[in-house]
Amino acid sequence: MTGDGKADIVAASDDITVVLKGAGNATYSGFERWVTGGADNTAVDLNADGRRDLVSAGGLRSGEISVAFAGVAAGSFRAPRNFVSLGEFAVGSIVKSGDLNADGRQDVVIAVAGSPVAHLNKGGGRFGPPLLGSGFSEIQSMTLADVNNDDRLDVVAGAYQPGDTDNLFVMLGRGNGRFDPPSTLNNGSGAAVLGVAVGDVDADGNPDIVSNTFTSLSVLRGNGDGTFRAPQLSGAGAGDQRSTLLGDLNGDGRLDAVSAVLSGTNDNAKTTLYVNNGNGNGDGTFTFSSSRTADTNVHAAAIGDLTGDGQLDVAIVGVKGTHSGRTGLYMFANAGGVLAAPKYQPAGWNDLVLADFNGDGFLDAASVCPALGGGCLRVNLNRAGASFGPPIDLPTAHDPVSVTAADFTGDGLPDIVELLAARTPSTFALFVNASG
Ligand SMILES: [Ca+2]
Ligand SMILES: [Ca+2]
Ligand SMILES: [Ca+2]
Ligand SMILES: [Ca+2]
Repeated sequence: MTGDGKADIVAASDDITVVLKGAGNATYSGFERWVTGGADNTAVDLNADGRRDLVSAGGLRSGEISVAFAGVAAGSFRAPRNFVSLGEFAVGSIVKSGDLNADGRQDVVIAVAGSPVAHLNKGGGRFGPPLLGSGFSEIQSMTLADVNNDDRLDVVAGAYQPGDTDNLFVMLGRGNGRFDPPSTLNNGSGAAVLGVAVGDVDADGNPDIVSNTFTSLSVLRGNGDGTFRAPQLSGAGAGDQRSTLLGDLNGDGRLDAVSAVLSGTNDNAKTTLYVNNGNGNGDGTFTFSSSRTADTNVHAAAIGDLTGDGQLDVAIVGVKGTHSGRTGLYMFANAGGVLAAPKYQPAGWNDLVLADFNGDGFLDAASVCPALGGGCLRVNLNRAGASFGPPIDLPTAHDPVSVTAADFTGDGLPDIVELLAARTPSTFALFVNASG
C-alpha cells in the first residue's frame, strides 16, 4: 500500500478508512493516509488480533485521527516504562528535560520538596539512578537554562520562603547531572515566585531571569557568570500569577513576556494573559501592551507557534471551580502581539507541554491531571493550526502531577515523561512515541 514492500493494513468501517504503515515485522506504526466520512469514533479490528481498536476522528479536518490498539498501545505511544526516583512527589512537583551532560541524550530533572533530583539518560529508553542535588526550599516553579555561559544547563527555581526575601535559587550545572549548591537571589518582590523563565531580555548576550509573583513581574539582568544585578519590577499584571513565558510575540526582535494572572476564586475564577513588550532600550524592563482573559483558572502555560504562521502563540491549562467543572486546554492565537479569544478543548489541567507528537509540523499538547477519576495523561493533537483536537487518553497510573516532552530515545520523535505523585517508591514514567 505504501510502496515499501512491507505489508500494510487497510481497515474500513461505514465512514472511515485507515491505512496503517507496516514495519515489515508484524508491527504497524501510525496512519499513512485516510478518508473520513462523518463519525466521531468507530471501532474496528485494525491489527487483526480479534479485538476491536478505537479510531477517533473528531471532525473532518486532516490530522485528527487517533488510533489506539487494544491491548498493544494507546494513541501512538508504547506502554509506559516506570523508573524509581527519590523524594516524595506531590502536586507541585515538577519535571523538566534537557541534556545535562552533553552526550546528546535528553535527561530529566525533578524538583521535589527540598532538592532537585537528576536522572541521566542511558540510551535505549533507560534512565540512570537518581542524582540528588543540594537542598533548596519549597519550589513553586523551575526551569533549566545555561545562565553562566559555560554550555552546561543550570537549574533556576522560584521559591516560597515565608519571611525571607530571597525567593529565587540558581544552581550551576557541573555537566555530569550534579549541580553546585544553590545561590539565593531576591527578585525584588518579597513574595512567592510562581513562574520563572530565562532569556536575554536586554540583548547583551547574557541570560537574564524573568519571574513573577502574586503582584509583579521581575527582571534580574545576568552578568554572564551566574551572578545577577539588582532586580527591576516592570510591566503589568497583579494577582495570582502562575506562569511566566518569554518570546518575541510582536516580531520586533526583542523578547516579550507573557504572564498569566488569576483573579476571582472557585467558579468565578478568571485568568488574564498580560502581554508585556520588551522595550529594547537595554535596561531589560517591560511595558504592558495587551491582555486577554479566559474563563478558567491557570495551572500551567506554554508558548510556541501553534497556528503555523511563524508567530508565537500561547496555551494554558486550567480547571474551573471545584474540579468538577470544565477542565482543560485553552489556545490563544497571537497576531502581532495581540492574543485572540481562546479556543477550548478538554484536557488535563495540572501541567502542560507542547511538542509535535505526530510529526505533521504542528505543535501538539500533553497535559496531566492528578486524582481526577484516577488521574489522566492526555494528548491533544493540533488540527493543522486551526485548534487543538479532542483529548486522547494515554494509559497512566494514578496521580500524574507534571509532564515534559523530549526525544528521549534519539529517533527524532518527541516522547513523554510524566511524574507520578503519592507513590512509594517515587516514580516517573516514560512513554515512547511509536508514531514514526
Ligand atoms: Ca544527557
Ligand atoms: Ca551553566
Ligand atoms: Ca542579558
Ligand atoms: Ca502535530
